[in-house]
Amino acid sequence: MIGVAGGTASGKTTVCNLIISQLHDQRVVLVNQDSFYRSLTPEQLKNVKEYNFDHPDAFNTELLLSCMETLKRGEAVTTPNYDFKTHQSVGPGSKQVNPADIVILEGILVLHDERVRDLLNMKIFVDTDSDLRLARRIKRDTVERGRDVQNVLDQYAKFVKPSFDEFILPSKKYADIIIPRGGDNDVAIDLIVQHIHTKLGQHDLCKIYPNLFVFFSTFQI
Ligand code: UZR
Ligand code: MG
Repeated sequence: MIGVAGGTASGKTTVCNLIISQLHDQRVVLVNQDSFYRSLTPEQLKNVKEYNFDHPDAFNTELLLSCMETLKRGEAVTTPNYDFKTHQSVGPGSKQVNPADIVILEGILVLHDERVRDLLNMKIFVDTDSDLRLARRIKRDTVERGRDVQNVLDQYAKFVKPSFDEFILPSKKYADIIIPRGGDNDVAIDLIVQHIHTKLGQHDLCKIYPNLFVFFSTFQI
């Protein structure tokens, strides 16, 4: 299980897609922390500009944990889905995720919660300069989410940046691997993919020859 964290528009999704495309012969699934956003209440919806989507409490982490535990046991799970336009969660059970050899969990705060971190075998933090991230965020939110620039900048100053400084950046210390420049870093992606291949190879050997390692340790004695 691999966690990919990092600030908004740091290139997390790009990094995940590159890893997945290079793992073409392996069974891999992607889980987005975004799918676990809580629905806003009618009260919160009236004042959506005052809602902090970058705070850990905005996510249903209990549900995320139980889904990840199920996948870790090698069972299929249905996760919720989240509609960014209506700010509503489309209940649990709306997105089927099949068991896989590799599960990648991606999101701004996937390294924040200790219980989630404990499930992860590899923790990655995508580290991209904040001026680049803001530039991408403006582009993405205006082009893809129909927001105006002033609105994006206000939200960035009020919530996105303070939450990055308070919750996301401090979670970098838990990462095993920090990727500078996100999706542009081919070398980092290659190394990660190689490492996954090595680990899967060891795992497969254990499955085929369960006594192999017992044999080797006896042999050494
Ligand atoms: P990434 N977000 C929305 O814009 N609207 C929502 O309904 C829910 C979340 C944003 C959220 C966060 N913040 O910065 C971003 N705001 O999605 C995380 N405001 O997504 O990691 O892809 O940037
Ligand atoms: Mg993304």
